[in-house]
Amino acid sequence: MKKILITGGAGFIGSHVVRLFTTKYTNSQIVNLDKLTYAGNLENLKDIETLPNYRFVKGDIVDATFINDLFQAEQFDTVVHLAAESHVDRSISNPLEFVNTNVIGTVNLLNAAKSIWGCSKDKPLPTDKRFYHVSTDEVYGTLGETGLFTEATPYDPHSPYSASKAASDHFVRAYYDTYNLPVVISNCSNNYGPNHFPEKLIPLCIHNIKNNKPLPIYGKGENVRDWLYVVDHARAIDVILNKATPGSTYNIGGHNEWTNIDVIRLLCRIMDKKLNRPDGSNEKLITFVKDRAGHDLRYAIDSTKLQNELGWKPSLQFEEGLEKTVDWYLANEEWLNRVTSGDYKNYYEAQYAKR
Ligand code: NAD
Ligand code: TDX
Repeated sequence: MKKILITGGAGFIGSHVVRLFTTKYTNSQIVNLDKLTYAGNLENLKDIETLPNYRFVKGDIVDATFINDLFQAEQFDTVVHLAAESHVDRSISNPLEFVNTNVIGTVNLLNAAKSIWGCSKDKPLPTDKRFYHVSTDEVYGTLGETGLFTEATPYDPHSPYSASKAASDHFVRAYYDTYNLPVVISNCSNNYGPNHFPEKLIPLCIHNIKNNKPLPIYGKGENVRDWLYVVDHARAIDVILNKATPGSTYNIGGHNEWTNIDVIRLLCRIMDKKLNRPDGSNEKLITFVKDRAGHDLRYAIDSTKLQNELGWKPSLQFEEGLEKTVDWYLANEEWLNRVTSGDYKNYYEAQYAKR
């Protein structure tokens, strides 16, 4: 019986991790801690919210007193930390929010875990505890036309978002070195799939195609991202949590590089068919707009270490995953409407606050 804290479980990736863990680890208790920022949506977890091993706690990781009290009361033995500000464009307009949540919030969690687990360099590292920090490939900076990010690639973040994630990764490693905190880190490439907030490229364009609105492509659309289906990321987190040695890092990615313009062209073709529109009609919505400041040219992950050492591999090809994603958004029109109208914000009060 484990007591697992998942932070940021109402967000995009976190909700898939919560679903996987609550349905797989039926003898464990899973607590989902989330502040419910604009990105947190408890409707993502409607299907599992009444499971007996699941509980939601609304709270802010930046509030150290609240976090310490929660850890003292709950005595978690496992932390899977996903809560973060995650959108690069928002980090450009409001960097401090990213420092607060991504850096200070992470350090608060590290301090609380260190305290309840009694970690120190003078004591053996506790083997039955784990602090799993979920990070991004963006900490490595940008690649030229060739090469891949490995776990040994030096950090070189360019956006306030990636700088804040890099800082948090450094703190996590420092707590392993200084206090024997049993940490694990993974750095994953771009995720896509159901429940992705429609400010990010793929869900934004699905929404806009549906509504015949322009598809904003930054610069010339030549930037390359390495896309992974979100459920495969959740599966990787599960494997790494259970098998990785404390202090280790794993890159997660699907060897699946696409330029932005090619992703959107593929999406347009898939949605021409799904929406019974003439071939080529959705592509006419593509609109090139001003580039993102400091826009990284190319991300590409080498996940050989994870595949060889721990036996994980992605389960879906991109075309298949993208079609599945489009199908989900078309079948869950209500989810998207409630997000775009802001109604999803009322779900907590309606369903949880009275419990
Ligand atoms: P998201 O923005 O969809 O979700 C973040 C969640 O964290 C939300 O539910 C939000 O309410 C919660 N949160 C934010 N601030 C909080 C705070 N102060 N206290 C408690 N909860 C708070 O993000 P995501 O895309 O699901 O990403 C999850 C994690 O995975 C992040 O750490 C991100 O850096 C990392 N990551 C994301 C991707 C990607 O492609 N989306 C890729 C690699 C790594
Ligand atoms: O409207 C847009 N037009 C556009 O051309 C948006 C929102 C994005 N883009 C471009 C920028 C990127 O090159 O598309 C690419 C993908 O953009 P995002 O969806 O914003 O993702 P990205 O900036 O690559 O970061 C994502 O992957 C790594 C997540 O948001 C991060 O949280 C994660 O760490």
